[in-house]
Amino acid sequence: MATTREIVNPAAEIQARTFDVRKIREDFPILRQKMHGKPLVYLDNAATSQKPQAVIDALTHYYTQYNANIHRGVYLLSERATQAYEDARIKLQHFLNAAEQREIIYVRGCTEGINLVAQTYGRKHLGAGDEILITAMEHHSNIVPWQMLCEEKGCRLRVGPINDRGELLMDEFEKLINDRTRFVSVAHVSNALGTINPVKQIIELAHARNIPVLVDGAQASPHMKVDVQALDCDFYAISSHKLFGPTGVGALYGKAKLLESMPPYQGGGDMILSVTFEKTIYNHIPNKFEAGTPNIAGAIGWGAGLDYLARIGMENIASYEHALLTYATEAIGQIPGVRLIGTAREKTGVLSFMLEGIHPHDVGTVLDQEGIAVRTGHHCAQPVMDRFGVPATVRASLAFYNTKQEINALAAGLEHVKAMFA
Ligand code: 7TS
Repeated sequence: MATTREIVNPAAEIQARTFDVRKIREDFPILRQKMHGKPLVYLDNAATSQKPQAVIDALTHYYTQYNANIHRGVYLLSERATQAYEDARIKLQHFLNAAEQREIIYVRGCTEGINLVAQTYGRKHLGAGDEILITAMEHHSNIVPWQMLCEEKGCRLRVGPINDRGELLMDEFEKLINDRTRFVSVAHVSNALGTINPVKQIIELAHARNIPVLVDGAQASPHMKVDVQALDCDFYAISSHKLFGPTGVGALYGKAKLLESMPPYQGGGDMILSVTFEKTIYNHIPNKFEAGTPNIAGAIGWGAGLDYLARIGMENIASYEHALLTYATEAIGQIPGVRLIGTAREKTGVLSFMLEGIHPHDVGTVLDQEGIAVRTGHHCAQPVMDRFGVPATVRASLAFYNTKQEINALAAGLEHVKAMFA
């Protein structure tokens, strides 16, 4: 069971230091490397983020000093592991501003968080003819779990359209909400376009009809302050690895009342209070949803990452990245032959683009030779590619450790690509 011990919110305790990107880069050992003899320019942060030394140290410390299984040992080592694991849950509670720590469920990542809701809340509450509303800019993880539910239950998936900038058409979206709508699930930020959706407005619209809302926060959480109470969302799913923490762990926030009413997701150890062959009594939340030995090290490492972010301050990160995005949009957008895909007025640091006459994969391969890491492809958002009539894009996605010099390197790299294919 989760401990009831309170820890101090590090964000409130520690004064945000002035944002100095050179200093920040020193915290990320991987960034000191060269690739093909050139300094690594890592611009694939939407796929996964790099890890500060604090996270790497926390993992090493756990494995060298107090590795043990949690929630079951009477011995000190296990108590230490349990405490650190539960402390990380409290850090997540503060990070998302959840009202209670039991509203934070550890999962493998954002994908599992969404599947958990579809398979528990969805299977319990949705039936034939019911509708689930998403948007046209969702990642496959916020499409396929709902399609699977639709297939099983005979529900219908409805999709809010977007305009040529990659912005959700709110009037159209509102029209799609009707008496059969039973669930709304939307990305806070699009991974392929960078669009920030008006999730608060979406939640208000849905709640006016008593429809619960899940927000996919995989791409918003690394770039802005998230407050689930201010949003009033019912569920919010995030991944550690996109948030400067280890892979293989994520969190699902859910309102306690909803989580309590939902059946368990998986059965096994730790999610029960008692088991006989006749009857099993399930544990309380959050443990009810955490069957089996979890990613203990991952959660503890993530906690160290959240402390690190709190020391910098999410507001400082957001404003630095906003300035960098403005710079990058101008630097890349003005290159002849570049077509930016995703020009929403509210955006985070994603630059998706086509380079005229050159396949995105070729662009990525040549950039790699220059030490520049970008993603090319459909970014697990094929319907977005279809909407813009392109098979794939080149995507440069920013984090707070990226610099103007790196954007200049990308611009020079693109000129180089053009020269090679001229
Ligand atoms: N939702 C969004 C908006 C995402 O961008 C991603 C991953 C996921 C969900 C799934 O997260 P996971 O941690 O469970 O895999 N997006 C990407 C991407 O853009 N490139 O690689 C993964």
